[in-house]
Amino acid sequence: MSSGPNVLSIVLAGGEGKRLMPLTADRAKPAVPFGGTYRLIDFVLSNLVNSDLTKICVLTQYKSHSLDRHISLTWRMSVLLGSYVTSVPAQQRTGKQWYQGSADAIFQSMNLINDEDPDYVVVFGADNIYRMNVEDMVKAHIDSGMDATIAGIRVPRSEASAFGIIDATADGKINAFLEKPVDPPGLPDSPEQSFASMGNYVFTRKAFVEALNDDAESSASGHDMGGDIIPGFVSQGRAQVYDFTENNVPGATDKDRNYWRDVGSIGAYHAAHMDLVSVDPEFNLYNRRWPIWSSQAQLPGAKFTLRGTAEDSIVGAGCIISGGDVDRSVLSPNVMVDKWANIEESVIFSGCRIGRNAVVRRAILDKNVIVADGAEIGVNCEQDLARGFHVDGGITVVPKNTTVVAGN
Ligand code: ADQ
Repeated sequence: MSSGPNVLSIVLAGGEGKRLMPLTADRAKPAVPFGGTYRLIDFVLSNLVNSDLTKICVLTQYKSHSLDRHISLTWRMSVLLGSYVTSVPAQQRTGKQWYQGSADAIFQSMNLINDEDPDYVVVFGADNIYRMNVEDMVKAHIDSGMDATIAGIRVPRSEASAFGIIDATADGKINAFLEKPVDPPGLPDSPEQSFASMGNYVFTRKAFVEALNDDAESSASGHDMGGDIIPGFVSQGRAQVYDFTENNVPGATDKDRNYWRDVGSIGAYHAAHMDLVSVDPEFNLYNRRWPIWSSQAQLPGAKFTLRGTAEDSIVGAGCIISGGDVDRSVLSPNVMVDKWANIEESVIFSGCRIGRNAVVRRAILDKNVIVADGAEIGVNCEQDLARGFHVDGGITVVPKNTTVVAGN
């Protein structure tokens, strides 16, 4: 057990993830599979646990069943060592209403802070892909004596209106914070870049609890972390930025120090998978010194028969590639690929079956999809749309348990 300050980590996992539909039709965004064997939430939880921050509450709300099940099956920690990862559903403890926003989610869960009695509270989002030594950030927070520390990273100015934008002095004190501005300001040394909040925060407990209590009483507030709580700390001059590029993960490269992705849209989700299967990816899943943890069923190894091939691809356990060809794709466990089938630049979730002569191109197939013998998906987006499939940025998404038949 650590003899240092007591730190409670809260992971916000109640977001709906509308832009990932239909992958979020039946599951919370943090439960969406990623990289074949992971779920999005495994990345933040691995970062926290690898940083020795092992008192973790995950706040859930929207369609949380598969997320709760994944957390309870995968993230069993040693109670003997005082470690825990618990998923906490919305409980209406403060009145008859669900979470009004991310700050309200924490306000309604104040009992968790009271019970753990921490010195510092770490609040992280649940759906980004990155490696981060969170202990480094906690240390920077404690050393600064500030009330709030916000992790920041440079992003292209053209994409910056999706984020909270930080204006900080050279020593890190935040002068101004604009939540999702329409016209985000560029940086003085790089006008085409903006400094974005990663939605990851460290707070001194007392100041944080006071801010949450004040926010709960304000009828003008949207009860949102980025929209209300952070601007409050900034206006009091009590917030600093933690520059993610200075983070130090064992075994990390410069690529890791610059890799942080919001995979909240179909295009970004697909692109992040194409990166994983590239020969020299931006994000390396194989850094054993900072593993990304998850769990999967006991399955036999992937099997390739009848000259079945997979090139530049990730193929999960239990898959059988029986004569088909898989190229630049990610296959979750238990996928069957039949003779003469062809899969290209696609992401296939577990339990899918791709029939003989079927073609799957630039598509995402949710769980248990069957692509019938000779059927095509992703080859012609117009046709896919006409058949009722979801097409976003040239990527066709097939919902769970669907059978894609041959012909129109
Ligand atoms: P967004 O990601 O747009 O911006 P939000 O939708 O609140 O903010 O999601 C943040 C996290 O909170 C996600 O993990 C989400 O699942 C969770 N969440 C959202 N609503 C919730 C609720 N009611 N209950 C529990 N959890 C909830 C935020 C910041 C920006 C920052 C970006 C970085 O507001 O300033 O730039 O994150 O991605």
